[in-house]
Amino acid sequence: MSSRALITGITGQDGAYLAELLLRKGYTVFGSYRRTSSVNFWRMEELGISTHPNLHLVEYDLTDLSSSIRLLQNTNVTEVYNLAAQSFVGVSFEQPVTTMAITGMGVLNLLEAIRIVNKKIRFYQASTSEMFGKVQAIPQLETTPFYPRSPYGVAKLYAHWMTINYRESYDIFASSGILFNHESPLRGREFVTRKITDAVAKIRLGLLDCLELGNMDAKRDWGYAKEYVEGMWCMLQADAPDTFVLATNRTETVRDFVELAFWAADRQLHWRGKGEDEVGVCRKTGKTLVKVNPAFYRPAEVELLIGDPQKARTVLGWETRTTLEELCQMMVEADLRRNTARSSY
Ligand code: NDP
Ligand code: GDR
Repeated sequence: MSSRALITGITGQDGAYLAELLLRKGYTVFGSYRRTSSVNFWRMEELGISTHPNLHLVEYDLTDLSSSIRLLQNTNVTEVYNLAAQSFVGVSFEQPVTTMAITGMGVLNLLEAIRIVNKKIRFYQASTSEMFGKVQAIPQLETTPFYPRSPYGVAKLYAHWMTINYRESYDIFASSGILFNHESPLRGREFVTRKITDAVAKIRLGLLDCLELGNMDAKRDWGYAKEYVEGMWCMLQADAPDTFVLATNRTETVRDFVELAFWAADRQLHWRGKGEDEVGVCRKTGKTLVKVNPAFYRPAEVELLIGDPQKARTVLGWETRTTLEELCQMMVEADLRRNTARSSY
């Protein structure tokens, strides 16, 4: 019999890539999506898996304990990958209570459901480098103290500790992956890399004049999402449950990513001014292509993330292969294609 896995949040970036990976490995995959006013399956469609015979889409909301229990009873899965979350840090400042209900308490619902239905189910929790927040050490690894700086980070830290608590209290195979930012052409447009590559493509095609951003000094460790879902799978195949950092160990500013994206679209930038007055000007035409809009600043910022993935390399054999330049190029090309076709992804 083939392995059976549940992916919560299959409509998101990681959910789609993980589903593709597990289907390729011969799994029967149950992917949960929530009832919304419009269907949100474009990522699975882009990957060509939305009608795969071994993919079953099930309606589910993480905030409901009884439906978490029924979901596990009805699907009879042996692996659960919990990727569902209110995952946008900016929104978590506007909607802290909803964020806690989904991103924090939702995880407890699933852990309780596992304890009640079948303690043999292996569980993966999507933890995050946002838990390091105001960083206490550089680079950050599994033993670095946490200091979250947003309601999202706090909710994820609660879920992280609950995962460890259920591992230790009930002997459940519950692993936590502390993943640093990972991006792809399937990234949502609210996140900064995809916002940039989409805007750069539109500027290149004459559909937009100028890109507006918040804090361009923030530094992130950006990797390729397709490789990070491989790490999630490896964690549930390991001999023992544990906590692992997945990262590239390279950090760049938002400004650096903007430059890379314009470079990939055949435009070079020249920076002028400082702080709120900073602008990115086209070297060829002198036109302002990038400016700062303080509306995109956050009440508290995470300034510098850089992860050390040594443990994942040693224990899981996991490594990144794609450089930031290649990743950015891939994203710009995808957005040039989409904007040329005027598709709404
Ligand atoms: P996305 O925002 O792309 O996807 C989040 C998913 O969660 C969507 O499918 C969304 O559904 C679903 N969801 C939201 N609320 C609920 C709910 N109440 N019940 C059920 N499902 C819900 O995130 P990513 O794919 O980028 O990330 C996957 C996970 O990994 C998230 O938990 C994120 O916090 C975490 N993470 C991500 C990192 C990254 O860099 N991408 C880094 C570290 C951690 P819908 O489509 O309906 O909105
Ligand atoms: P992050 O990603 O908060 O790290 O969370 P995001 O891409 O939103 O922000 C990264 C950095 O860019 C700065 N920034 C802007 N961000 C956005 N979204 N829009 C802007 O216009 C803008 N201008 C500057 C931000 O201030 C920030 O410093 C992501 C999510 O996927 C989380 O779910 C995940 O846990 C973490 O990565 C790791």
